Amino acid sequence: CTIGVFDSGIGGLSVANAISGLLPRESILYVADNARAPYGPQPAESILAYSHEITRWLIATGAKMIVVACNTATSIAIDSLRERFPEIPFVGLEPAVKPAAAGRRVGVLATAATLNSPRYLALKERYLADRPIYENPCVGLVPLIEQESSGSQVLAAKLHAILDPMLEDGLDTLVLGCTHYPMIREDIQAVCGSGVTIIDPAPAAARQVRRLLQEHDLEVEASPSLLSGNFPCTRVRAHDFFATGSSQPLQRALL
Ligand code: DGN
Repeated sequence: CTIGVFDSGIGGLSVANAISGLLPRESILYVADNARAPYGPQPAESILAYSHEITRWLIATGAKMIVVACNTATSIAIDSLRERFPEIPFVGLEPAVKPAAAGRRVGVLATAATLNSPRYLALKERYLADRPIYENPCVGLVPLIEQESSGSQVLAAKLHAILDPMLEDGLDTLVLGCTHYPMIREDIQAVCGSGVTIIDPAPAAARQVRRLLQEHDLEVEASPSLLSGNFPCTRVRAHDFFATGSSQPLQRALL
């Protein structure tokens, strides 16, 4: 089926990639709301309104399932989206604190809106209440990821400023609580070194998408419906990407 995926920018591509890798026959309809990004510092009411507006558009354009590929929007809007669109299955992205509980010194990188959200605070209380957590709202990192390519010096300097204090304290596990951060996972790992386990929730979110597609009977049929006449061919992918602002960051990330 068509899966609607949205984020404030290119970050949700980390989730779209995981979905497309696991479910290569499904179509993705992607919205990068970069005209209004970053979401992190904005009031909850604005993020709620953007999430409803984009979801309405995705459904009107054919999406049968919605993936809120943004931790910030998930933490603020997912309950209200599920209530407003009860016929649509939703998958949200949340900082993966449960698998992080295996670590001793855990860091969480996420926007201020996510770190202050009741959903995140409840997850932390449930799985990580017994240890100190290093949190950083990474101010300015999302706009940098939109502008810079992986490997850039500016990105490396920003990551050092964020991560060095945690590393000095013996960080061993790092939760990527914003979907933009896996887009520069190699840069993060380079700063952290191989001793730090990095946790990205995208693969688990993709598995949840697969479960819900099966449950709602929405999976694309394999052949023969994809065979046209006596010319056997399989549609490999049919994704569409939209940006509310400049198309440059998406174009660069999709190359
Ligand atoms: N990718 C968004 C998230 O996961 O929270 C980034 C939020 C933002 O726009 N700062």
